[in-house]
Amino acid sequence: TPRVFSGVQPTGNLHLGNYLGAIRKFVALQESHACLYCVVDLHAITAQLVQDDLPGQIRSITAAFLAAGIDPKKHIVFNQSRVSGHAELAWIFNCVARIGWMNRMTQFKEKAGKDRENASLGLLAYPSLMAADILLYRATHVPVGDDQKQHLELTRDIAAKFNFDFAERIEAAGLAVPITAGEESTEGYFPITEPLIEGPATRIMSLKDGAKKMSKSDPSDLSRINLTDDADAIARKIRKAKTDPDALPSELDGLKERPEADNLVGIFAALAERPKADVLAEYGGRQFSEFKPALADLAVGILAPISAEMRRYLADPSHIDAVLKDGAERAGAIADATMKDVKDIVGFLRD
Ligand code: AQP
Repeated sequence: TPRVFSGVQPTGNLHLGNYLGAIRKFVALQESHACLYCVVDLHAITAQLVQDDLPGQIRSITAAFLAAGIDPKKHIVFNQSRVSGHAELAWIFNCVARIGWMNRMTQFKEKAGKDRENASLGLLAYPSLMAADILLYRATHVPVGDDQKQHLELTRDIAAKFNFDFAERIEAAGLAVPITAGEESTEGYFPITEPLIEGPATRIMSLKDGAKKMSKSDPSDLSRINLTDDADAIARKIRKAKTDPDALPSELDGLKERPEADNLVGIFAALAERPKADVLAEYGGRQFSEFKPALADLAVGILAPISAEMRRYLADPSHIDAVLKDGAERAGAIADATMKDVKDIVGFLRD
């Protein structure tokens, strides 16, 4: 059966990029797949060890999941550190993955900056933990934003190398299952996971710079729309968003070399669930002074109910805490079964 896994780090305010690139897709996939949605707190300490109010951050991401429409009864919502299999499998994957693979990761290079020798070992190993998150549940599909594409390719490489290196033992233990990777069909233990990166919102850019992605860690709050921003803040940020002086084009081609205009049209299209060409057919020839208020209204209409729900959940976190505890128990049962298999395959004696 197709199984979905995805995670969000509890490292700050969720923004429109996280919502359109990830969380909204999580909600849609619930209809067709068995889903696990995880607040990845182990990842949260890789770039900065001491986090402000980590419990509050974990609850806040969970509140966003629930407010956006994720059903924790039908699917599994939990925080990563509660299921020890993530860390255990990550260790084994640290021994599968090669240092060269990790050194090539653009996110590591960006986050480590110039002083790479001083980055945490955890930041370098981040993609190995991410592979463990996904493969612990033998998930087949992972909805993410475009920035995670390279990490998902690495997850596929880790799964393929594990399957290859242990092929005989997987076979001998009767644990081989059919695996498809693109065109090819083979056998192995871990699936070759398919990334789900599609639609107009795979990479929402900063409102202040069309060349930078919208990000939680951007020092300028004007660069992003937070899920918790009120209607006034949303309208103000969109009004102040960087644009060029020209009117909107009527054709997609007219957005080339206009990254800020392209981004705003993309956000409109994603929020309205309409193709970009359709948005341009309506707004082509009009000025940003007309387009921006329409975009602000659209954003407020979608985000205001979500942030109101988030506040309601956070006012008394007991429901959130119960959801996370129950989710961890159910995730843990799947994880334990995988870890038993993996220990048998590697050759660790176990109970
Ligand atoms: N700008 C974006 N457009 C589309 N999708 C995005 N995502 C993040 N930014 C955008 C997707 O959101 C999911 C959760 O992200 P995360 O919190 O796990 O990590 P991140 O990518 O590090 O998020 P940020 O906001 O950009 O944080 P910082 O500033 O720390 O780098 C992922 O699926 C991600 O692709």
